[in-house]
Amino acid sequence: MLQNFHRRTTPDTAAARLAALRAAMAEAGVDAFLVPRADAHQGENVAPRDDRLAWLTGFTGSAGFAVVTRDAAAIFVDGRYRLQVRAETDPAVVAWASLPDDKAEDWLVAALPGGGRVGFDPWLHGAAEIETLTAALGPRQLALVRAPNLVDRVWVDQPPPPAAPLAIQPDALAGRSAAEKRAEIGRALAGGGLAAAVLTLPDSIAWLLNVRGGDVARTPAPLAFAVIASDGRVDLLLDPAKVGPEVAAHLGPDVRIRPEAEFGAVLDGLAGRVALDRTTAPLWVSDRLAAAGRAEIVWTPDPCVLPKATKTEAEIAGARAAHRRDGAAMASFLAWLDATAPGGGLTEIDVVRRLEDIRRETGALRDISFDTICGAGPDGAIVHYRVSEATNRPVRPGELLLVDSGAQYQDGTTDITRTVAIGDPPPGAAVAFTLVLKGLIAMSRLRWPPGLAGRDIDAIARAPLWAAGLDYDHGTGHGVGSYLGVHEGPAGLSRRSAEPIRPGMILSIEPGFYREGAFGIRIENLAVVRPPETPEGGERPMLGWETLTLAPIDRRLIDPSRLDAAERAWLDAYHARVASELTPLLPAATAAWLRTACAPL
Ligand SMILES: [Mn+2]
Repeated sequence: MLQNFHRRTTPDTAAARLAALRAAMAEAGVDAFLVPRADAHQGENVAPRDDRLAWLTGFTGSAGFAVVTRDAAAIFVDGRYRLQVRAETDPAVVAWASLPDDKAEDWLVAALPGGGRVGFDPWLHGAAEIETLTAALGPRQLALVRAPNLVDRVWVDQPPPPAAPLAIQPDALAGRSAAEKRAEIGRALAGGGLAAAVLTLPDSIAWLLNVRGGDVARTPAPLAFAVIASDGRVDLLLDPAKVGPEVAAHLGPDVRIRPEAEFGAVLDGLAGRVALDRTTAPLWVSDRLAAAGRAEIVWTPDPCVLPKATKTEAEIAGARAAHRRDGAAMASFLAWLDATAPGGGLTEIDVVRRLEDIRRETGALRDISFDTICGAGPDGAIVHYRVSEATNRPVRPGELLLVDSGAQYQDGTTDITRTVAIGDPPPGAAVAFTLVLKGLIAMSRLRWPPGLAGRDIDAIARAPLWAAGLDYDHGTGHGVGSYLGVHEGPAGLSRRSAEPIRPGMILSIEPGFYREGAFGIRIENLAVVRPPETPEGGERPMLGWETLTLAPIDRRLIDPSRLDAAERAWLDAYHARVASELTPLLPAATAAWLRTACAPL
């Protein structure tokens, strides 16, 4: 089982661990210390060794940070984690603070009214973040000071760094060789007058070199750093034990493998204009470049991020294959759920286990792409709900079940949400579900002029809900990698996303509606942006989506009288496509179930 439901932490260990940290703070001469969830690569998932926030406080969520002084501590989390932080931490030891309303700088000013020294580990914070904090704290006599990681000093049984071997991502799946990509990025750097770029994001390095890794769960990218020069040569900084002979041959002589301990020396050797990403590069890197004094830092986005997001035709073909495989697994899962759940006796954990088993039976599952969100009844209204043994709820007739899940296959990453009725749906659910579906259909059918960003079209998916005085408090969609991160920049579908949406990008379309204490609804498909085409009889080329996700949408939750003819035609055509693409992959009994589930409205 990939997903586990045990509690990894308990709130009662925090007091002793904080006491140990405070002793280390006294020894290091700092009055406060910052403990972020981040590792040096700013990943969504971190290795056990980097899970310092969980070890120290008990909080296991994937975003947040703690601030510790000699006699107080606070943990800052956003709305997604407000309930979880209460369950996992002891407020007598760690005060709860809510982002974005509560600010670390205000808390520090109140905790240290006479001023003091605030220590932080420069590997775990970027230049932008530290500049913002310095500007806020400096006038209050609070100085930010670089320090060794004091949590590591007191964490006696801290796990070792992960050392998973690299694997080759075949050119046939990537659509371009690593040599071509290195040459292209090198040319782009040269064109911008840059001598080199420092890469600190594992998925950028994995994409550039056509390799994958296994150092962190859920995202198959290796923990590594790299420097690419304008001639396309790369210094790859990682534990050389991760690179077997076949991978070394694949990387070739223009990729020099060097132990991470030599990262500083590599940076010291750089001269000229050097590109560094201000939001993601550790401050340690910019400090080192500045100290060596030979390179001029040019703050610029990681040059791999945009080409990685615009998938090749080979990657899009891989995504289609991955989604057919995953769709067949979802059909088997939904058929099993229909046959089993209305009788009662299932729990959320049973459902998560069964879905993972069915995906494993494909024989192609490398990992799940994130821990499955499976919320029955009111749990469905908790947007980032992760079931544990402590919260596990029965799946009861008369309720909705929301299941948001995904898989990592070598040819593609999937992410799908379906909401199903267990028995008769609760009052109001069908109306809300139909409005969410109208939003999904409106976005899926949209044609738009090239150049628009997510913030320009996000409202399309919300308009049917807005008209009814309803909304959802999350973005409409996010980028998805090719056998990489299930959340990938730079583009997204939200009012904050200013990055133009380009052909080849794969994004999720996932409107929802949540009634606290009652039910949650979300319908999520992935879709790839197709090249611009002029619609029949039109004058201007427009972008549009090709839906990748293939799984039935619960017809029992649809009120057909609320759909217009074009919406019904879209849904019937989608279901006809789901049935025709998946039926050949399914056993007869599941195919029969699918035929009913995909019947025209
Ligand atoms: Mn998603």
